[in-house]
Amino acid sequence: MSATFSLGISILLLLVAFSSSTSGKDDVVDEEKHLRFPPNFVFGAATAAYQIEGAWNVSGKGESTWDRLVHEHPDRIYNGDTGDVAANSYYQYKEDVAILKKLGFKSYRFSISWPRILPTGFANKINAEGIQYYHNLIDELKDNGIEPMLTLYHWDHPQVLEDMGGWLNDEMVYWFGDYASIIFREYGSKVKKFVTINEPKAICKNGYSLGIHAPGKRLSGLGEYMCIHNVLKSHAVAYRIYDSEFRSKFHGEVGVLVDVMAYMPENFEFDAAAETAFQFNIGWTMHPIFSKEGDYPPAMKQLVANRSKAEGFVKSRLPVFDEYWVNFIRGSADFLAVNHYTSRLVVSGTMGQIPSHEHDQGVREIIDSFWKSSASNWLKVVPVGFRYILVQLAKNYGNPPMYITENGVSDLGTLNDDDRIYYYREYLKQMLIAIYEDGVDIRGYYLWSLLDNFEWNAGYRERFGIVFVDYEDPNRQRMLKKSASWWQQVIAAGKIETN
Ligand code: GBH
Repeated sequence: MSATFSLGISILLLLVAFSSSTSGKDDVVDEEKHLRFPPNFVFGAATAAYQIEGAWNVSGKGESTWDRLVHEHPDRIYNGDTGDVAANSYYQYKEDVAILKKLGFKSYRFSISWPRILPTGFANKINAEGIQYYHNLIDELKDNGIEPMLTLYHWDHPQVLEDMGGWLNDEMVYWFGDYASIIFREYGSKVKKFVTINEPKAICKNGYSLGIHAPGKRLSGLGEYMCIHNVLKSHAVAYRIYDSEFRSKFHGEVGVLVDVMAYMPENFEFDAAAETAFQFNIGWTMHPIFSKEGDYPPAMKQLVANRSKAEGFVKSRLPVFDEYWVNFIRGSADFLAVNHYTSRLVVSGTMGQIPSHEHDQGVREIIDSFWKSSASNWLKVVPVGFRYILVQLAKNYGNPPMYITENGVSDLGTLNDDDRIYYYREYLKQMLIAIYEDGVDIRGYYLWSLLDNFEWNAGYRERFGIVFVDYEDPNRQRMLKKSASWWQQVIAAGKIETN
């Protein structure tokens, strides 16, 4: 690693240590050279199939786990909202692309609805209309000079696969592999960047431990670990399929995605606790892929084993990879895709139910009461955490090529979204410092989100779009927010406008 890189880290540590609750400007931040984006930096916007498409039961699409959850448990979703129509992008995608083009975005990250491609869940029946829809979208993007980044799976798997256990069944690894082959074969000539699975940790904790997201299973302490185990294998199977069957023909890349908060020690006393939080939450899926030795982080294996034993389990609740899988998963990424929104301060202690991944860590996460709020109670505005976590990722995992694949903030819906502009401006500044001062290899940035969309359990209440969508209007009219115009300027100028 370069000298600038480690120097950057020491500066950062100082900076973080002395700024835990201030929002004052550092000199470093507003220097002209730190406001300009590197040449060829990719500006993009992101969405996900279930959150925008609608058309949930037409054109041959099968039922997804999210269709099932919102229809059977309206009580679990704000206002009983559903993604049945969402932003109607299945029909209005050309408008979405026109907006991207107008604003100057060079790339669009979208996801594919697995049951739209495979309505039975299996590769025995490929839905031609589903295949065609994504060709149309991709062609429309490319005709407008916008590069697609394709996420294979953003939380909506075929319900029929869930009926057979979903991410808890290790056959899912091969079902996902079959699906991935179809996607690569079909779109590989047009799409050069693939992300396999959006936010493994969120899927497994919310879907299989806390049960607040589809499929709504409450299997805390075991479910989330079994789920991640199969998600990691599935990711690697997809990666290896691309590598062996498609790479030489299509010359694209397949990345792995991680959702990260920054876990900053509340003070120096808690450095070890913050390191544990990093290993548990981020190392959990990153160490198996990017470390030299592969597998789960040693500290994590030990802690979960100890707790399991103390709780009377016969063996660790953390499943074990054999040598074959350790080697198979290790190295399975051409780039690192990072979703980042917010931070936590870490102290020692415990939290979460027993048993759970949360509790196993033996740390406590706190929210600094000085941090600015958003419309989502989990999301506080902590720009300095962005630099902190980017440096930590680079340092721990050999500074891989990175794309920020989500970053953004919610409000309750306004066209005059000055708070969103503030968020983007301050987070982007921290990202540029990570690039220039710390040498973190960041190639592009996708904001979340292009459109106000179905925000999972929060329904349509919490809005993340730079484009307002009128959910009262059957035509789902789109209106540019002030932040959209701000982005248009930033992209055109290639630099952050500070006022
Ligand atoms: C991303 O998740 C998703 O990829 C995207 O689809 C979503 O729209 C976007 O962020 C905004 O939320 O309520 O305390 O239990 C971000 C990571 C993981 C953050 C689950 C919220 C629930 C926290 N999310 N988490 S809590």
